[in-house]
Amino acid sequence: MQNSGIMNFTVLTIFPEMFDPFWEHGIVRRAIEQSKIAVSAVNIRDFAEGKHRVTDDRPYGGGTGMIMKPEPLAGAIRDARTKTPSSRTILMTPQGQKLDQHLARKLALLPGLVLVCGRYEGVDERIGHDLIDDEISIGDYVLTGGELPAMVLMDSVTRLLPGTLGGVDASEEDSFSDSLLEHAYYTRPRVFEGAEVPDVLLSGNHGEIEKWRLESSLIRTFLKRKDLLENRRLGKQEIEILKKWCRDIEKILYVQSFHSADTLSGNQ
Ligand code: 4GX
Repeated sequence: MQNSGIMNFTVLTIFPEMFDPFWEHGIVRRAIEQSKIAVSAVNIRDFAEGKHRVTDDRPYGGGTGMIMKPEPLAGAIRDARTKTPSSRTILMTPQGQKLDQHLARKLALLPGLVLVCGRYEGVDERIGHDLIDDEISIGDYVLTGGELPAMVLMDSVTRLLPGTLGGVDASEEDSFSDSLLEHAYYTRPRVFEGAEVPDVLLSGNHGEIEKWRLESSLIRTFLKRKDLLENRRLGKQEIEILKKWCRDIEKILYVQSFHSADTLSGNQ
């Protein structure tokens, strides 16, 4: 199912230092230390010519804003591809395919990614012609550069690699991690500002706990993200839970039908 080799991330950016704190913390840091991922941030400016090593220029046709010049970007991409020939080259851009958990899982199977981070108004159109394999967006909002999107992508992919989360692979324990919201979580203390932890979680009955967690996931998804339920193939147990809610709601409404006179007289 999974590529057991090391995942290679190369980011191309004019601000490589932005990635230092990202590499240095948490699960990403541990993945580097455990050689689950290899990372490098390459300065596109190193591939720019001339005394001032300029990476941007004014757009043909006029207008405000600047465009990333093609030559330094092309040099940086070709150099990265020579060093990691099996990598896929991805441009971070609002015009790309939207990143979701399904796409993150597909990317996690690849041996390497070269992530191109644009700044300014974008990159010269001709870069896309044969130097970019895919365009990916992290969402419909406008950022000042592709660096944060590249970090979001690497973060979501890194936690899917075998062994990176520590313990069993909790990342995909949820075979449904893309289509149901997480259940509610509690930790100590048992009573916090008067609010108690549900008894079932203290019962030690793992069957009952799993049932409670599935019901919690379902109710949260139903209340906050109905779209996820509509686009999902429900499991047998999930259907049972939804049917039970249906029956419970119907019972409540059935009792109400005997109070129709109240309703008509304006008693809500
Ligand atoms: N999800 N941005 C990229 C400059 C740019 C524009 C076009 C290449 C082509 C973004 C996002 C995002 C802002 C990163 C514009 N580079 N990227 N940048 N949302 O908003 O990925």
